[in-house]
Amino acid sequence: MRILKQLSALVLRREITTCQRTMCKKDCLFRIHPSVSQAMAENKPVVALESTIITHGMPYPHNLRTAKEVEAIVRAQGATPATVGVIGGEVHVGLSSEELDHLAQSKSSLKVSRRDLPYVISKGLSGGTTVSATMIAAHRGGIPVFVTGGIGGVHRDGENSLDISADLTELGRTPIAVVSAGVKSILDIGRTLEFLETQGVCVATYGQSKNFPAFFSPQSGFRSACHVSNPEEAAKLIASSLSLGLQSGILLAVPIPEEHAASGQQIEDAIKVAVAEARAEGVMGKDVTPFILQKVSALTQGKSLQANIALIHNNAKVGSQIACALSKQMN
Ligand code: PSU
Ligand code: MN
Repeated sequence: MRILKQLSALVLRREITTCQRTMCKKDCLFRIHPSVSQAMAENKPVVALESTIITHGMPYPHNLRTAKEVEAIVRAQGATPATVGVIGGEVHVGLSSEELDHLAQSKSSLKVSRRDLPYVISKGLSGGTTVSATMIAAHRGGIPVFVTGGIGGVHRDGENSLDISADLTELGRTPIAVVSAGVKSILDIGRTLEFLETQGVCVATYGQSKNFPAFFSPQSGFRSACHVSNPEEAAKLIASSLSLGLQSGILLAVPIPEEHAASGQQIEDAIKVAVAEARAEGVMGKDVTPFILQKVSALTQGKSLQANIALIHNNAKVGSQIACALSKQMN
């Protein structure tokens, strides 16, 4: 165990040094916020957060309020939040309050995943980063833990459309632990889990069972390959993956607290309608997920949005506890 700990610390330190070198360059496209670099320099825990959820996942002003609440929850757990976003062609790791306001309100904020990064950088554009782009930025910043609501996955009928989120391949190639409430049933959860296995992604449910959660509901009918019961176990899992040098990520699936689970059947029905409407209207590519999220929220009179906010709060708490435990194990 000691050797494992030393190795993990070594890997992490090397990542941080690489990152600081990248960050310090004058022409660097990644900008680390002073509060984040200070926490990193003092070996304090940092939690990365995404921003597509702000620009495309929720309507204003819920998006801004939730983003600020999530940052406050991270701080209350003793970690530093690093919300990632692209502003004027630079990838920011950690956003000021004004920058968050700007992203949340601007109608021109783009949805930025891995494939969009070169374009938005070259044109000096702004946008919210998806799970895949946020993982890239977190990795560059040497931040091993990243919290979000839900990740993208294999869409229903994905075996024909090949609409498979870049989040899944990113998890296969970037060593970041993503804390989420599983995968929404707007997606094909079974195929998503199969794809993650192919990509070599360690999928673990956080809690007492191996049930893989379906975002709005603690159960999807599928199971994770593993489970961890508390922050320390989760941190050990992350440390082991880093020590092994696998270069792939971990998906930590935190079930929505039972008291916030949205009424399953109503949401399931709304999802069916939304998926059919997306198809009928010819919605494609990056527009599919935001279209469905918005439709489901409207069809459930905002119930899905309330559940969404509650589970993100919970993920932020759990993810921060994991980041703190990992930091303790490393130092
Ligand atoms: N799922 C949600 N809310 C979201 C997203 C997914 O419940 O806001 C966002 C995340 O940023 C995720 C992205 O990375 O959508 C995936 O988009 P796509 O399906 O186009 O890959
Ligand atoms: Mn897609």
